[in-house]
Amino acid sequence: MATTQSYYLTTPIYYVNDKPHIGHAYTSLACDALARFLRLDGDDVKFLTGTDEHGQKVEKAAKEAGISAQSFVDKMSQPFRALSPAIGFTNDDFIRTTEARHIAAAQQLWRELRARDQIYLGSYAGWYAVRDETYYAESELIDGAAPTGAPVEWVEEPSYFFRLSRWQDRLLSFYDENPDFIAPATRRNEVISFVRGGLTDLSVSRTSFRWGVPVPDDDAHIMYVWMDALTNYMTAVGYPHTDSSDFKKYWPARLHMVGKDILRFHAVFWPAFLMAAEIDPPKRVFAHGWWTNEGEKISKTVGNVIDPLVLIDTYGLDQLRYFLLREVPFGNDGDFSHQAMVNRMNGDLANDFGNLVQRVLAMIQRYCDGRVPLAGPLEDADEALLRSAQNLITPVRDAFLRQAYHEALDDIWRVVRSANVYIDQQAPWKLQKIDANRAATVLYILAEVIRHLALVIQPVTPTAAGKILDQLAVNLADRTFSRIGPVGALESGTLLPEPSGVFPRFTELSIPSGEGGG
Ligand code: ME8
Repeated sequence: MATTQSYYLTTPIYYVNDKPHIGHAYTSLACDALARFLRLDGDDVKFLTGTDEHGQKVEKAAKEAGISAQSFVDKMSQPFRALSPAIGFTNDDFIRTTEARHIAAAQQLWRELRARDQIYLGSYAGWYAVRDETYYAESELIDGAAPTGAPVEWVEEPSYFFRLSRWQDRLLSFYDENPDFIAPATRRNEVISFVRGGLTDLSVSRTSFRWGVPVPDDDAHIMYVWMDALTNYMTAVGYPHTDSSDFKKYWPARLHMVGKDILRFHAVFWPAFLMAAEIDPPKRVFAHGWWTNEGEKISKTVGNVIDPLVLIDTYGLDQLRYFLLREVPFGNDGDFSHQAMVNRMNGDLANDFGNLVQRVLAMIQRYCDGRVPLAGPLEDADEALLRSAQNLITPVRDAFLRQAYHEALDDIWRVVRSANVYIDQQAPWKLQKIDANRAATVLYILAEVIRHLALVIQPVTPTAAGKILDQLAVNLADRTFSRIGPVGALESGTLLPEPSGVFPRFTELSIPSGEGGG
């Protein structure tokens, strides 16, 4: 078991111009699974999510809705807050950038930068995309639009600038000295070549609208929404109170999880702001990929935006969590399709794992009076399977710490499959008739293997794992990774509750044909 340490991890804070979609759920889920894992592993975890409520995009959406910006963000942040209980996110805090604690933090960071001559007053003349809340150079435009396809507008206004150009060499040596700072590796290379290409000073204030954090000592300006937003990560651990116990314990953040579209803000601007203010930069930024829907780019105009709550209703919560973390190597883009979802749900979950649990628990009911069986002398096959389950935590931990969720699940399923091979080879239903003691030993081994599988799968499918552990009569206090191995072994004779299925099959008469396949 790893030693206790503090681990602070964050999702991006989400724009409240729209309601939550699969992209938001995905970023948060990736954090939630890791947060749950680390807590089970004995770490002191702080997991933050929240909403990004300033800027022109939100102001524009409020205008379109015909209400004040403040009432708009109060209303629109709610569905993001409500996403956590609906998808089982275990965030410890939910931050809104319109909160007083955050405004104070953002203004303090500004003052620190200004005091160090990292910010100067000038004027901006160039392109701005409200949808991306991003400045673009003329050379970046493609057919008169941002590289993301967002429309751009010409902006000319007085502006403060952050001396980003000064930080190019320091950033490059920082990436060099901290090879794990940006993941995955392909993204790291992209960021490095972007920085090598040369950095220009960054406009960090606006004067043409009012919905933002006021710039200290200059009422005409509000802070650029990205500088405001990035600071949320420090606000939530007590900044500007750098002597507070939370700040000391949790800063620098161990991980900022982001989508690939917002990596540059987190891996270039953010560490530069922090280094310039003489504050430690975060330890790692992981940029995950994007989901398409049945092969098509997800967009409001196409009308194929995926509501995570609808998916939960259709397939189940644990099923969705498992699918999203298993279907694509984390970091790559992925495609959501009904057929792929059903394949995972019925194949991996119902057939491989669910059946195993059900068969074993049903046999224990039938042959052992519903009590944990008594194991006799172990044979090689018993020892081998048991050991593979007991040792599973090592590769799984390694994968989680690299955010390689798909690898962790692959490792777990290797043991699920070995257990299925073992049950068929040992055939306890036959043994029962000729050697009841041997049947009891086999069932004990299988129950112990299932206990281990349920323990390590908890971060991904918490509800189903909880049900399995209930059915093995494992106390709530005995569900952490410290109970892995003989120390937490099931006690023979313990009465088990009546078993019931944990991973239902998806049944539908008309699955769209011709897609996905087996
Ligand atoms: O960017 N697949 O907010 P946001 C996967 N406020 N992920 C997706 C996705 C898709 N199809 N679509 C969006 C912001 N995302 C800023 C962050 S942090 C200081 C400020 C992801 O509401 C996207 O990559 O636009 C990002 O991580 C999040 O969902 C949406 O963020």
